[in-house]
Amino acid sequence: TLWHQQLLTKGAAIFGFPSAAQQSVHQCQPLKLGQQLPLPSVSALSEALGCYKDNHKDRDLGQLTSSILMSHEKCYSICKRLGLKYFGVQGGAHCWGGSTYGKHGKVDEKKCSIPCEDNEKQRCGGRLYFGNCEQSSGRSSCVFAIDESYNQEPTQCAVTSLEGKPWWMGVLETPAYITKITLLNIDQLYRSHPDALRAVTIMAGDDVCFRYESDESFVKRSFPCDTVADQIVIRSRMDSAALTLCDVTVYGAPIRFRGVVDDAGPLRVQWCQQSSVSGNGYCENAFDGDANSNHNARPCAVTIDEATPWMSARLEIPSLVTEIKIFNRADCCGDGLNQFLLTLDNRVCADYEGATFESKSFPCKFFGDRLRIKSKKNRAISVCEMQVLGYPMELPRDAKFKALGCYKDNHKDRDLGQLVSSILMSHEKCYSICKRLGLKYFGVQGGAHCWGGSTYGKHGKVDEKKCSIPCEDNERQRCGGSIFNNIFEVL
Ligand SMILES: [Ca+2]
Ligand SMILES: [Ca+2]
Repeated sequence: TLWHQQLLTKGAAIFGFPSAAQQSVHQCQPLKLGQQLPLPSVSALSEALGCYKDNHKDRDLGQLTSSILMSHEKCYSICKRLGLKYFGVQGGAHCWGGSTYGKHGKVDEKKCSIPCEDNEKQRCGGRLYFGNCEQSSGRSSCVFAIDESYNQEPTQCAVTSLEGKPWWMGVLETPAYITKITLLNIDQLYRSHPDALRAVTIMAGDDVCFRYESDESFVKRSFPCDTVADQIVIRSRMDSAALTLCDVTVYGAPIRFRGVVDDAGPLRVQWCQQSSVSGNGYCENAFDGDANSNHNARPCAVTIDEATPWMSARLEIPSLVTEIKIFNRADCCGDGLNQFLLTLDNRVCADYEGATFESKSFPCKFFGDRLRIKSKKNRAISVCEMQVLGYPMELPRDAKFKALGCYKDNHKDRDLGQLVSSILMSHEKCYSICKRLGLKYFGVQGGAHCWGGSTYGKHGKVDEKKCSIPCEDNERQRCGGSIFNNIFEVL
């Protein structure tokens, strides 16, 4: 259930291998996949055929050959090796191959461009798409919430059994910066069970976007969010209820990764924790770049003997992880670490029960930043080094913005069109959100709110004193007034 493995209907850019008769260099309009790349080899070796519709129930190109951050060259060489005549890249990550193409028709080239990738003026913060889903019961029906149909009859919606704390989970096609999640319930006429949406937690990855609680349910409602993730979880807190979701629509912008055409590089860890420390076996020793497996020569991370000891670490930058390599202790006690669960955020990379190893690589193809190893045994564990490989997401560079002054706003006609966040605001935070969303101007208001837009000033400039509420996340900064924005320009 990875976004790497499946995806919904989206356009695919398709290329063909030219026959021997076609010797000329062919024009190719490469899809940009996180980086602007010259792709001479592919354009020389293949011919771009255009952008074609795909269908997740009836694939245009029959074979999914790879799903790890794709480049045209990579997809070309995989399909060439497999003897597939046509290849298509999709969703920034997937490579499909086949011997025929085009059964669902050709579409406008624009459908084959990842939003916000190559044109800053393009409207960003668009709709994001799910690749697959799961739910607590009635599993097959979860797809009705991601089928892009807004029919509100129960048979056309994702519906769980009447049960305790039902949940629904969808994995996005690609990790994204998520700003808004809209839920569409079944029509009130059909509600016979207690409605699980009356008390529901909306999560993106491991972060809570919103906790909704009300005696009344809703037909349709949007919830703000401000996090990077590749999965959405809708979890009811009710003890006996049926969860009914006719549509889950997510808005935001796909995130970019650094170095996706190179081999995955080592990822830096920001901090770590462990269930207990034995001697000087601090968890930092597992991330010091030294894989020495003799704890006496070079300290490892070591816990005491206890029930199911664990170590966890947070990556400096949320990343698309590809692999985790664990170096065990070799001078003694290595068999403490041969039954464990290795997770990234809340997903299992490895459920290991096997031989004691000195070092071992575990593939872990998830997006996230919280890494955890938890023993299933009741003995001390030692980790001498843990190497995490992958692609860090691209963060905005140093904050570059210019203050434009204090401007009046109006509840009924907002100066800046889009409320992007309302949680613990600072100038830098509002800047980075709006920068990621491609919004040219941003304004902070009421100490907590961040607005973004492409124009500003329609209700006029006012005295700076009207914008004197301290920012919730930085008391030294001013974050507007009750209905006034401190407005800035993204440079
Ligand atoms: Ca639907
Ligand atoms: Ca070490």
